[in-house]
Amino acid sequence: MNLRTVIESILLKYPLFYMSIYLLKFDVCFHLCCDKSDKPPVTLSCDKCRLYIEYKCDMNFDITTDPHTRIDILTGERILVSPHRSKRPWQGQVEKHSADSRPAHDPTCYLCPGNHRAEGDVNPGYTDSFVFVNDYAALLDTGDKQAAAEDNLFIATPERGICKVICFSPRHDLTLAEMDISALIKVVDVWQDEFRALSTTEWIKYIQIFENKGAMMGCSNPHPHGQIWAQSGIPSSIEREGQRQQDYYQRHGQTMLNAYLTAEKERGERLIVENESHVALVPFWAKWPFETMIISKREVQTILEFTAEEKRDLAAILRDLTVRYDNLFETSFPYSAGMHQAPVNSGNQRGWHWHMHFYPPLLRSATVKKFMVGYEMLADAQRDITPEVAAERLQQASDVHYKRKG
Ligand code: H2U
Ligand code: ZN
Repeated sequence: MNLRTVIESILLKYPLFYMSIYLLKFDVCFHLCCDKSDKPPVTLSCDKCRLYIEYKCDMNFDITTDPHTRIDILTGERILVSPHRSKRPWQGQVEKHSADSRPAHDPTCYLCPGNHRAEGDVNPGYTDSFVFVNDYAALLDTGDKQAAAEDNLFIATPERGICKVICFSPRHDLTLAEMDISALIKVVDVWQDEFRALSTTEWIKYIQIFENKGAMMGCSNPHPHGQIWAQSGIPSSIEREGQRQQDYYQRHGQTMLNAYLTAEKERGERLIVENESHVALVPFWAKWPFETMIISKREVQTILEFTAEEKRDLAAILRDLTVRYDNLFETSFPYSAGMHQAPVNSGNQRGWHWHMHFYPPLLRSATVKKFMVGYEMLADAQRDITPEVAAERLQQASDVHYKRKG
């Protein structure tokens, strides 16, 4: 037994321990700390190489009260958590929600059936969902543009794309949280159909499906709708998440999110709701106060692979999560939400695991919003209320929409 094999066996046995090494004369002492203070100290020694290893639990770090940094395993980003700043008890502050008096059909809404859009097109009298190419698209299908040779300092490449708007329902007065499951299943079907159709175009490499909800998120219209942007390049967050997921898959033979889901299910504290095919949880590394993720239980790369049951379960968990969000402050909860999935027409994407992020801005009430400013703009994201406390609030929120309660 030499020094190297002892170190390796310790690291294999206790891979999560923080290790500090003390050199004591000719002996080497490994002082290992674990995250469970009830573990007894372990001592190992080796006469040959005069190695002395002590494993002792003297950790005094409490993740529920001490400031600390967490890592987003998908992006590698750091999140500063300051739980001591939100020690005061939860007061469940709920503001009187203004009675939502939106009509089922608004003659001035450019998304309602039969109405004129801003550029003059007339929407059909649709009865389920309705998809159209964005009249003010951020990306254009301009054909194949050739750029001048790359410059090291002024880097610009042409970006080609197609942007679509999806009206989730003909009803102007609903949101995903208030729609029936049957209607939500149709929305999921449309997402899958659109993804399939767009991915058959060779130059499209990435398809972003998302929803911006609420004026607080800059949404221009309360009519329930989302967007799909398909483009010739791969966005940086997708590139980053893809790289890390691929690395993990190569090392462990399963997707990172599969391993993460297993670990979260064992712990349970950040789970909000689950069904046969999907789990909704507050990620360990959440930046936004009530940030959540929906993760598919099966290792699928894109929405294309979802079966009819998985689509139905996605609709169900979407509804459950958005209802809980609305019930939290008895308001139509604003958020930016969207799926992250593997790039298309881009070769092997093993390791990519479909998931959906929800980034809501609300902090303490229907009007108090978190701003990502100051330290967060310049350094790392920071939060006070811990992800575990946020998960508890969402677990406790009713799964029956407050507007449906008598
Ligand atoms: P929001 O999801 O941010 O509200 O955007 C709605 C989109 O609808 C927005 O991108 C488009 C805007 O360009 N739009 C049309 O395509 N036609 C219209 O008549 C008005 C708005
Ligand atoms: Zn409308």
